[in-house]
Amino acid sequence: MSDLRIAVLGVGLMGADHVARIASRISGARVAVVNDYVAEKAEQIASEIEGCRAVADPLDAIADPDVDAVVLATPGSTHEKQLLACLEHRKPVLCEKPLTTDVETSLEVVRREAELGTRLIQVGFMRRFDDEYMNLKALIDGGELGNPLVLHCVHRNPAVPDHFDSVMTVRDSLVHEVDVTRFLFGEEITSIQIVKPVANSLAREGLFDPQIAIMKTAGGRHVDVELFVTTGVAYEVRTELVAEKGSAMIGLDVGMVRKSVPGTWGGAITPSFKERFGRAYDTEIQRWVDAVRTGGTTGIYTDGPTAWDGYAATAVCEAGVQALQSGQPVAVTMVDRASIPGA
Ligand code: ISE
Repeated sequence: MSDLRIAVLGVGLMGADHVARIASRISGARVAVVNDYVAEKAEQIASEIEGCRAVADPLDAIADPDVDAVVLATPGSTHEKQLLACLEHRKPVLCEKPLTTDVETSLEVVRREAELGTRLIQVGFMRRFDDEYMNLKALIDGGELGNPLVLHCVHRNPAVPDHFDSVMTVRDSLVHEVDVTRFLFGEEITSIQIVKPVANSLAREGLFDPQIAIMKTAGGRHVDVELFVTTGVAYEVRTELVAEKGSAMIGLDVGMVRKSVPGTWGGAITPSFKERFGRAYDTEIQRWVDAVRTGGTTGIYTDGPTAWDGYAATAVCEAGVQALQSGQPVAVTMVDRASIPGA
């Protein structure tokens, strides 16, 4: 079977990272086309990869006959149009979050894919491919700890860019715990509240940081998340599950613990999500490539979070943004999945 020819749209931080991974660590695939709204950036990257071209228009890149599948790492506001183009051309696509930026368009994408009777869209929630999250999921599903009751989560970034505002804490950061909750508990989130403690005086004026999100699931389970994006320390993502017969915690950053002069001990913490979830991204992309290459026989070109998962995350985050403004718990509004056959 020949290598899958991938178009990577958007070669900013995430897209460029995916280009590098496909070019060096992923088997059965190569980067055939790159695109970015900064044309020179795409041209530069294309010139460094054998057999790769820069294509100026993202929709032309999707339609290109020499492209078998697409990785979308473009700004969220462009996803709807690009996803619909992928569906129109029947091109499998791995879409970095968000699926789209609002609930209506996310739902429309879910509907359009379902009408085709095939799965072409995978959403890039990479934590589902992280060894620690996979082990925690297996522990829950194995039933050893009994009924899961509570998740306590910590999500800290050392710093964020100047344009990062309080709403982005919900849509860009919390969205991962939204997906983790749905993945681990296997049920929808029904309400969300955001508490705003006194703000970090070192954070930019007007940024509510930290924020504490409190979510409730359809089965009545409780999830709390400390989101703190200006710690100045490192990238920390911890999740503790409390269940009827015990608890389990992941993300303790205990790789090597070193003892040295002058009598200190400790280890290193990853500086950003690129390092913390580097292996998870590799696994995610390799499994996606494998699924796309065998999709012709199964009709399923994904191996991971679906368009529905993207829609559900958008719906929770939309309620989260309202909760950020009101300070009150907000109910999450979603359509019944059964009303969309094939979703
Ligand atoms: C960023 O956009 C990501 O997706 C990271 O995974 C997350 O940890 C970070 O907080 C976001 O800003």
